[in-house]
Amino acid sequence: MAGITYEDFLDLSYTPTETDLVCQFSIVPAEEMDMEAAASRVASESSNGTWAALTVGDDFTDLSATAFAIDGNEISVAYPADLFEKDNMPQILSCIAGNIMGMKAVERIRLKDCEWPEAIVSSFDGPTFGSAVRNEIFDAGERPITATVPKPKVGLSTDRHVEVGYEAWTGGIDLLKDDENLTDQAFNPFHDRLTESFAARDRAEDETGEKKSYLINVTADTNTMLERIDMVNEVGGEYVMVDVITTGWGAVQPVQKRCAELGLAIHAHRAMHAAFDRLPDHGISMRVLAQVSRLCGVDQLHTGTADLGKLANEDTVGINEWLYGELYGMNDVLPMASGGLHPGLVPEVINRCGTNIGIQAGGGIHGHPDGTHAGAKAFRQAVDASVAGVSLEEYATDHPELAVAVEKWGTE
Ligand code: CAP
Ligand code: MG
Repeated sequence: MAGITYEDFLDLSYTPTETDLVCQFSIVPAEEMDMEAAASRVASESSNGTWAALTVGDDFTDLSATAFAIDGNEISVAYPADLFEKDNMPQILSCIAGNIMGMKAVERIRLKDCEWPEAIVSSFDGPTFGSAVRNEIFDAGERPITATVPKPKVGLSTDRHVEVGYEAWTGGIDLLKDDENLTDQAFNPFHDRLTESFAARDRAEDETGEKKSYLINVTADTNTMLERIDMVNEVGGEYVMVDVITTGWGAVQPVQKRCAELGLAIHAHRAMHAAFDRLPDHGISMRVLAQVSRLCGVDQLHTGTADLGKLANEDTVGINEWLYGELYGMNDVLPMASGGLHPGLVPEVINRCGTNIGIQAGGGIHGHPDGTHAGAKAFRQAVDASVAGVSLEEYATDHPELAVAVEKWGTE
């Protein structure tokens, strides 16, 4: 008869095995609780323990996690791979980021990082394309791909939305993208927007001789998303956009499988991520959300602007490096820099994040004093100048759209 008490979950001499999932947390223990007591409670509640000591017989698989390191307010916990169902992200998160987020033993707890073993990684499909979209879908060579989201976010009629897209595509932008709160509303129905945008996309490709595509937002309940994915495929689309946090991983997984069958790429928007990652000492880090996104198979993911734009960011560069890194042969993910960007910020975004990224601007294109088409040209000019190593000031001398943008928004 083995017993399970909190003390069973702490072993500072334990060395994780190759198949363990290792999670790093920062914790602020509850008052009058020391780190060791808090760490063992975290390992217990996130694996097979509870508040009461248990006595277990032989008919039992021991799936206990082990808190094996404590360093300041950081702890490391190793979970046996058999605790987890294969290819089931909700189940994994119900363990490692579940009840422990609200347990009274900790004042604050943040899941900061995970080391994923091959046994778990290989049970997920991962991205179909990853950063190869830049040259498999587009012909971008060494430059970042570009995207724009029409503004105002919602309220444009279908005709006007399509027109804005056409102006952006022909100005030099690769991807039109829906805003996150545009799906299938009366002012701009999904199916009308889909068919009319792809007709305009074809005209823009003819006019520019460049490949263009559209990130249409399919986010909804799972069945509706699967129907919308089929519609995108029928009109010859290359991508769908999914808001991965609001829709949930249990919906992203079937979306990924359907898209993989059809050869469509997934653009992952991350609205609501800050509910998990904004408070530095609580929740789930964006780094972990990015890891989960890769396992669940998104091809492109918003990871912020390395603090250059309008939104608070967590370690964009480190997250991007993780997304590119080797992961048992799984494809990588293309990071998308977005949020408050304009042409003047492009050189520094590229300086901090490199060229194997997507760069997106809404206000920084449509807010150009001469309108969307000029704004798109200015944005593309900023990308081309940066990749060629030419300063924006110099490039602007014979690129008037860029000159106007730099004059309006500066270069910081
Ligand atoms: C950008 C954006 C995106 C944010 C999301 C917006 O528009 O469309 O939703 O980039 O943030 O509505 O803010 P602007 P993140 O270019 O006009 O700012 O990429 O950090 O997830
Ligand atoms: Mg948006």
